[in-house]
Amino acid sequence: MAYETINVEVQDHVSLIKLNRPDALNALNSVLLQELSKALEEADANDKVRCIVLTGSEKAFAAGADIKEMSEMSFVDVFSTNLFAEINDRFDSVRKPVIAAVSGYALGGGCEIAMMCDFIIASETAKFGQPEINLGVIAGMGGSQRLTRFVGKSKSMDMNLTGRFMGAEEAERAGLVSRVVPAKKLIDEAMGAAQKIAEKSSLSAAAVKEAVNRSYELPLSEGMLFERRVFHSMFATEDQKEGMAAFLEKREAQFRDK
Ligand code: CO8
Repeated sequence: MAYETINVEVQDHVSLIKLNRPDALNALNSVLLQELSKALEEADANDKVRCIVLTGSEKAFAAGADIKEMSEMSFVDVFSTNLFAEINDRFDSVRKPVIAAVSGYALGGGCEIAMMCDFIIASETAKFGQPEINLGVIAGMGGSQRLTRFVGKSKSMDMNLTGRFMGAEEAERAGLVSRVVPAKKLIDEAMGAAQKIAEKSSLSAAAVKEAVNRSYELPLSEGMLFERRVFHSMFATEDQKEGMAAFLEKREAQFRDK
């Protein structure tokens, strides 16, 4: 499908989705959010795709929700349409792993979209922030919730109250991003990670996502039980037999998603 505000290409079982509104630093307007939601749905449904990478440009992953579009909205407009709920629900429902490859600005909704992905690989130039307080509002898609779970209360309060930006090194130290690489290597690094994931059993990958995401919702004892039961259930798969046999036979496993 042809899109106006994003580019999508599939390479070696990985769907690479690139936000593409360069004139507005990839600000998230309603068309972009609808197209991103559709592209995620299509990638999740495409049998050829085993992992998804979401990226922006070198200058901006996304500089936030589109302020121009939002500026004229009333409470009734945003409440009655449940503004920004759909994209959050879409990320929640995607079963394939999604990696955010962030270079440049990831601000407001941009930082929040990156946090909706399963993990974030950042370039040395990445700048994360929740500057909504400068606009007389607060974060609306996880900047006060997900960010707090990633980096803790003190840093989250600091980011949300002052609106300051956090560089890549600080973001890695704080646990917001998993790796930092030079800007020129960002896409190769993210695609390499995605291809590694694509080689695994998709059953295991989906189970990992469910288990790790549960850790945010459940008390530890319930989370441990959930993980153990999912682990037990993997013994019903052919891929568990293959993975363990391959180890013992000192060869590469050939997973078949069965
Ligand atoms: N919305 C609309 N347009 C934007 C946005 C944005 N968020 N950010 C940048 N642009 C536009 C600018 O207006 C400018 O357009 P033009 O050339 O037509 O004037 C163009 O992009 C380039 O921007 P700048 O000239 O400002 O570039 P600089 O390099 O000088 O500055 C900054 C870059 C620091 C990123 C600056 O543009 C900036 O501060 N942007 C706004 C950042 C911000 O406040 N983001 C939060 C928005 S609110 C929000 O995200 C609420 C989230 C709710 C949930 C959303 C879930 C999807």
